[in-house]
Amino acid sequence: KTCILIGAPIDAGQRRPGCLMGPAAYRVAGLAQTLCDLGHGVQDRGDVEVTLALDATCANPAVHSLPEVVGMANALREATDAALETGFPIIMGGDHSLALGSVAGAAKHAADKGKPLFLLWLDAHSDFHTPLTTTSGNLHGTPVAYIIGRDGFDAFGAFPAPVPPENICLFGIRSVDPAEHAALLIHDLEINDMRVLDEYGIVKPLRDFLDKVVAAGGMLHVSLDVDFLDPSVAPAVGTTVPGGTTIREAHLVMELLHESGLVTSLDLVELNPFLDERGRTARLMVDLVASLMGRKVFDRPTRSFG
Ligand code: DIR
Ligand code: MN
Ligand code: MN
Ligand code: MN
Repeated sequence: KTCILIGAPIDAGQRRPGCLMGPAAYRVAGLAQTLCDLGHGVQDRGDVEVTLALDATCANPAVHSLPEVVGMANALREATDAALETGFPIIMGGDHSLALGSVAGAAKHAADKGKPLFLLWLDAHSDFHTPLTTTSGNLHGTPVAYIIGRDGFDAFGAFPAPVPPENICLFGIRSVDPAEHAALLIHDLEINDMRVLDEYGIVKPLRDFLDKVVAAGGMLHVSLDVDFLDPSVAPAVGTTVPGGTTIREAHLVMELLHESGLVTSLDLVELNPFLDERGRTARLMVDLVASLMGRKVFDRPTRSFG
């Protein structure tokens, strides 16, 4: 399948300027060439064009930048759905609010094909606020709630084919706000927080989830937040949380995903090149995509799944 690169330059879903430079940083770090070198076709569709949703409103006065975030979501929903028609979309963010659009596009596409969508959320955060529960007002903390169809997202329109909570795996989380915690207790998401990964390692929890995707014949969207990684190895992100995954753990996730052959679309989010150390985090993210797309240290026959 052709890799289709889609730039989503947005930083309005949080407050620290910079991650709208993310798509440029991925291009400079050689994402397209890296994918070519692995034998994939690559098409860079450029950055999506956003029309501000100037009439968008929200009852919670803390919420900011709604016209920008809704505008980006509308553009990405269409772009991701369209890209899935012919290839493997890779959304180059941009902050995590872009998943309000990319996952909506993937969900619409999956529903049209009659397949269930699964979601792997690689993140320090659960991003399970609604626009009505967020206290920061930062919409990058809300996509997972939208994706399962929780209330409060009127400005975005109804989520196309909400994803059943059991199809969603939060992986690597270690920062959950009280309102998110309360909501997670009453919705049946699969929660692999760092406590779980410390005890069982990466492999068992991830394989268990992938087995469910296989059994259901599902499509799988992966949303990779830079802060999934420990800040000591991935400093270029506005919301660092200590105690994240190591470089090797993150590669292991990507290698297992590659072996599964299940992933159908990917977000790369929250990279803030202004905070980076000479492109270090951007290059790490490109290397992780390479592992997801088949780069191996030693090319031994792969284990089968399912
Ligand atoms: C915090 C931080 N839970 C909030 N969230 C995220 O503002 O809602 N940081 N996603 O990356
Ligand atoms: Mn996030
Ligand atoms: Mn479609
Ligand atoms: Mn995060």
